[in-house]
Amino acid sequence: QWDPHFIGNRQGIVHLFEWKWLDIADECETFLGPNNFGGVQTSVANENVIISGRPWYERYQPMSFKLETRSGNEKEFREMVVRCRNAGIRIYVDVVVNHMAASQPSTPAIGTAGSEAYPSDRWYPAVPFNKSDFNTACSIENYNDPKQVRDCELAGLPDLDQGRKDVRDKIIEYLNHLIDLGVAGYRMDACKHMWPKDLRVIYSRVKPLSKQNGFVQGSRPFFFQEVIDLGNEAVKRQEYISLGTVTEFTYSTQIGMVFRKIERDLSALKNWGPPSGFLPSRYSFVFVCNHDNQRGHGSGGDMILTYKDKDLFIKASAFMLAHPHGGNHPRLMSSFYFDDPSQGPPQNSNGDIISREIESNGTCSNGWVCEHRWPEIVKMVKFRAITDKTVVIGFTNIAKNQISFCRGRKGFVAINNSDQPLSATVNACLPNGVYCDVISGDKVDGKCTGTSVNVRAGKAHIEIPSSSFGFLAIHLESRL
Ligand code: LM2
Ligand code: CA
Repeated sequence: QWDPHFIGNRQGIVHLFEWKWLDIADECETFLGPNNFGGVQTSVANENVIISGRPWYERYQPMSFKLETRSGNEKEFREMVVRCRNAGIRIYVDVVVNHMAASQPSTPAIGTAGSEAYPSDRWYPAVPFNKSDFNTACSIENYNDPKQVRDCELAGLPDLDQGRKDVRDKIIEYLNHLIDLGVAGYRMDACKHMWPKDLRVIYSRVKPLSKQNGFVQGSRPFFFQEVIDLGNEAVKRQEYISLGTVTEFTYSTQIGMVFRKIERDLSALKNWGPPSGFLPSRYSFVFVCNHDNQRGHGSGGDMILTYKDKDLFIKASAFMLAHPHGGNHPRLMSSFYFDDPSQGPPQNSNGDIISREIESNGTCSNGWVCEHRWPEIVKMVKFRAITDKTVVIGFTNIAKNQISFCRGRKGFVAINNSDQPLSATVNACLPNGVYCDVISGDKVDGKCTGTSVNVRAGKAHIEIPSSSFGFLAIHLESRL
């Protein structure tokens, strides 16, 4: 439940937020597979309520467990899983089982598969769930009261009682259906609002993965559980680590503070990991931003770095990928452009999602950002694979907001986040040789199109002008 089951030495899970299933399949084949990514987090796959204006968050209001949404139907879902697997990429589904759809301006509420529901009567015939399946309505007002957090309503969403057998059975049936379709695991939404003891029962009844679907027979699906815990509430993320990995929201806020230089500077990256308050790496599900906090939902506020802060976001993501904390499953957000935080994905006047298109330079268009295609991020996914299973050594605090460190004897990075040029001789740990910085350029036909770094006796002289991007990375495969 802690292993993402990547195929080979792959790295990272890309959240292809609001993508259509067949676009994901295409992305697996043409980009994610060839570039050594590990997996994709999909949007919520089961039927959701239709909300006028089609905001992205309608997908967090389930109507039934039918696999029919704006991303596609069950047939397309299955095709995506198979094509991605053949391209070396695993699929993880966003699963919302804390609650069902809220009342809409008109009754009945209508879902993306055409189902009807009567939320104020707690009647969802397409499952079916009825009144007895829900907790008594109350609103969460006190986050220091775990019972309220678990048994009252999050944002007015009818709260399912996962302690009930028939509720569990429906959830388990859905999760097992996804296993049959070949998924490798789940992003479990709103776990803070469900009792760990109920989740334990549910997870324990989820089928193991099968050889037939390309896994080690009998292995457990991967769980990454969303628990927003910034340290100031009753529910702690530690309550969930025996069940699977847990989202590390303090990673997202702290990395934002470090790179924005708010009450922190790069020297904070020296003891990055449990000493900074993170869970042990094995349980820690890390990310720079997610679909909520990139638009001011959830937690984190102004600290969060998103695609809108392009250079700082890339630098922070490059650092996340360079640093071993979070194992092989750091998550990368892949967004659509938005101004209004409610705004849904690129869509036509019928509300159908418009596919991303790829420009000749490899970037996305039609309103899709595709951060996962930004070259520095792609290069650092490779860096992470090459330096897999090595630790940080030779960390050097060069000057304020200027650092460097090695990943074993396989990789080296230096970061300049100050207004001053960086010029220093530092520990570089790699075997003697001349290496090509993969951020400023690339090794092409044995020559470096960017900055070269000469490593002698474990030391290198490096220069990062203040005018440059401020991140340098070399590794064994960038040796000239
Ligand atoms: C999550 N994690 O625990 C998701 O990551 C987050 O995106 C979900 O909220 C939330 N839990 C529930 O699954 C989003 C969004 C909310 C939105 C809900 C439901 O952040 O703003 O709530 O989805 O669609 C919306 C309205 C809210 C209203 C509610 C019910 O924004 O004002 O509350 O619907 O009608 C009265
Ligand atoms: Ca609940």
